[in-house]
Amino acid sequence: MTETLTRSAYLMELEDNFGAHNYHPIPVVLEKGEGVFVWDVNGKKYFDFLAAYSAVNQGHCHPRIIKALITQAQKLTLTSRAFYNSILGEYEQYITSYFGYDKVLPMNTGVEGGETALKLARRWAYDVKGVKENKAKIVFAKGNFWGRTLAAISSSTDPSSYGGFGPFMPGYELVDYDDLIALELAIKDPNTAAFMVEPIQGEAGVVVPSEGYIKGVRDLCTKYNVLFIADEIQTGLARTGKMLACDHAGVKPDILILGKALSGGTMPVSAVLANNEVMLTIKPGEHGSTYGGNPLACAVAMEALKVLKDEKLAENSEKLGIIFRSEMEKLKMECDLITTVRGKGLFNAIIIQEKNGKTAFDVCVKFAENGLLAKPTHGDIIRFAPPLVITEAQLMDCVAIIKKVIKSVA
Ligand code: IF1
Repeated sequence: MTETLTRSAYLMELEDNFGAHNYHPIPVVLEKGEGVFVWDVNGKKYFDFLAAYSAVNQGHCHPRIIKALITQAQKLTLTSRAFYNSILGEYEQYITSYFGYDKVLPMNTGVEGGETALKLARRWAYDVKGVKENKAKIVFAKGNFWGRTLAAISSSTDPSSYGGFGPFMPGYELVDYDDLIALELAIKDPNTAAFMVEPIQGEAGVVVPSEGYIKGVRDLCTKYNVLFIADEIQTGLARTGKMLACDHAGVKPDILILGKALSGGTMPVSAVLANNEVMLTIKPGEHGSTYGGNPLACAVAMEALKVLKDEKLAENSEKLGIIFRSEMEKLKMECDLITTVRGKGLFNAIIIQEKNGKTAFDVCVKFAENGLLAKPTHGDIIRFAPPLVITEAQLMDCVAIIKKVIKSVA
C-alpha cells in the first residue's frame, strides 16, 4: 500500500519539478483507459466524467480507432503537404459529405482550427464582401473560449486567460452571449467579417443559450452578410445529443470548426469546413501546417466519425442526458448545495454553493475518492461530460456516486 501511494506521489512530484506549473490537476495519476473507465497507477478504477474535455466521446482507446491508428502507423504517418498522400482525398470526401460542406481544411489542434476560421473570414471579407484592407472586424461573445494562442486570448473576457499577455489582436469586438439585440448592433457595421460563437459555451460552464438564439444568430448573419462561425470543437461530434449542437436549431454555420473527438482522443486533429465561396479565397502558400492532413490523422478521423454513427452515440447522448439531468434536478430538490443544473445531451454542469468551507474542487476530490473523475471550473461549477459510450446502468452507478458525495458534503 505505502509503495503504491509512494509511486503516485513520486509521479506527481516529477510533474511538479520538471513541468511548467500551468495546471492544477486533481491528485490522481492515470495510466490506463478503456471505454468509460480509467485506472490510476494503484489500479483504482474510475468513471471518467470529463472525457478529456470531450475528446474521448467514443470512449478511451476505442478498439476500432486504435486499430485504424496502428494499421496506418505501420504504413505511412506523415508526408507534409508538399506532396499528395493516398488517404487525404478520401478523408476530405468523407468528412465534407458527412457534414454537408464543399471543402475541408485540415489542421491539428482546436485553436489552430479557430485561427484558420478567422483567417478565412478576414480574407473572405476583403475578397468577397469588399471590406477595405485591414478594416475587417470579428465579433465574439463574452465568455468565449477557443484556446490559448495570442489571437484566442485576445477575445477572452477571463483575466486568467488574457491577463499579463498583452498586447492583443486588434479588429475584435465583444457582445453579450445570448443577446441578439447586441449582436445585431455589432454586426450591422459593414466591416464585420464574422461572428464566432460556441452553440453552448463550454469553458464558461456549459452555458446553454435561450431557445431561438442560434437560429437568430444564423438569420442576423445572413441579413448582414456576415459569416457565422460555429466553434463546435467541444459541442460537436455527438456531445450534446445531436451530431452538431447547431443541429438542435436546424441551422448550418458558414464555417464549422471541429476538433477534440475528431480523433477519439488519440492525437490532435481539427478541421475547418466551409463552402467554396469562403474556402477558395485562400490560395496555395497562404495557410497550412506541417502535420495538418497527415495520413495518420486522416485514417483515425475517418474511423472516429464512423464510430459516432455506427454506435449511435448522438442518440445515446440525447437519451442519457435527459435521465442525468432529471436525477440531478431531484438531487437539487433534496439538498441546497446545488443551485443550478444545466446542459444538453451528456454535456452538463451543476453549480454548487460553498458549504462548510468546501469548494467545488474539494467536491471533485471526494468524487475521485469514490471512483468518479470530474473537474471544477470557475470555482463553483462542476462539468459532467462522460464518454458517450456510457450505458444507462453505468450512468445510474455514477448518479449514485454523485448523490452520495453531494449529500455527505451538504
Ligand atoms: C486547456 C476548458 C474545455 C474549446 C473550444 C477551442 C478549444 C477548446 C470550445 C481549443 C479547448 C479546452 C482546452 C483545455 C481545457 C479546455 C476546456 F476547460 F477550458 F473549458 F474543453 F472545456 N474551442 N478546450 O473548448 O482546442 O487547441 O485545446 O485543441 O487546458 O486549455 P485545443
